Amino acid sequence: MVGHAFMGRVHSQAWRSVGAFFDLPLAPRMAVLAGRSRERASAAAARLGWADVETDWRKLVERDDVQIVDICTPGDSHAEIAIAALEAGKHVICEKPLANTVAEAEAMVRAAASAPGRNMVAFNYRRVPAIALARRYVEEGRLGEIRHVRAQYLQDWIVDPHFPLVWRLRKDKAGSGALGDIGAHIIDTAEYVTGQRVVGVSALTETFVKERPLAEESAGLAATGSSATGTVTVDDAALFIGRLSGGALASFEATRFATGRKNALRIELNGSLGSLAFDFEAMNELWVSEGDSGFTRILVTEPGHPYAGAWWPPGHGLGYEHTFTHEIKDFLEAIAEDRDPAPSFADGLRVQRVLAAVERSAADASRYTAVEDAS
Ligand code: SOE
Repeated sequence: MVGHAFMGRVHSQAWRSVGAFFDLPLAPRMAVLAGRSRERASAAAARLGWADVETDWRKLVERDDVQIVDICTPGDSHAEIAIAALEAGKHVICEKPLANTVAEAEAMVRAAASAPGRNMVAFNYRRVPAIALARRYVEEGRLGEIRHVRAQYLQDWIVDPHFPLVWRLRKDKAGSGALGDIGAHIIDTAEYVTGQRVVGVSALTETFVKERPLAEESAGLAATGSSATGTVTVDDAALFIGRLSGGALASFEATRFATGRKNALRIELNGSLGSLAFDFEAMNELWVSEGDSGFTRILVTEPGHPYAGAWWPPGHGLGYEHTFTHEIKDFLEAIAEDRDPAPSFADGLRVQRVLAAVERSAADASRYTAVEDAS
């Protein structure tokens, strides 16, 4: 694994626990963790369960005792690490968004096409049991023809203007702001649940707080800043509407300024026969409306529900971390069966193209129609 901050910790937890809950075709061994500071990486490795440490990811990628590389770094290093790992014959799982630009994502897909290893992009919310169940409903035709998709990802961790300029607020590190960090998740979730693709968008983005206190380079979501300030170079919020390939109209909202919303990834679908609704802040529930009864709650903890049977008795819900455990299980199964897992780098590239289209649309003032006499 490369990186040991928030994503490194949650992926480590998945690698550590997956074999205890699922019958796996391959038994993972947590061989080596790479981080720039030996002291910090060693402390993280000891805590998270990695046997060894490297301070240069290139050394990790060259090691014979490594067959899988898990990339948990900011977006600016995804392409370089993933391509080197694929060229070294490794299987690669990479955090989202796949890259910072479409060109980087294309290069990753090209490298994957000529490499023996398998590739996956870590859109973990596909592995929420309720989201996987929602897809099952759509696939079984229980909602009929999908007309509307309403997707939101709402967080509030940078509402405070004194919250520092962490890497997620810098275009050079993260590629974009709320758009790529959390908007990418709802694009993938909408495509996954509906089985349709986003084919066109019209967008607005905004950066509400333009200057923030500078932070240490490695600062994460709970950072403190200094008295010097720097410019925020990404969006704080992105709103866009779009058409899906099967004819549905979709709206998307990704923001880190939804005061009071902590991790509200929500999706609602309206079809000709029924609807469904999900909110990650109540992640064990799926709300379904079939016929004209209005919405009823399904508690997605039954043994027949996706992934749920491997865990606890009905009603004993799952959490954020389980979605990563499910992702690693699915990845290992795909490797063992010699097929590409979903979502693959190609799926990550498709999302990257939607992100780029949103940015192009938002930057194009001619697509915004001002209201006459409104100032
Ligand atoms: C921060 O917005 C973040 O950690 C994202 O980077 C993750 O992808 C999301 O799962 C939770 O929020």
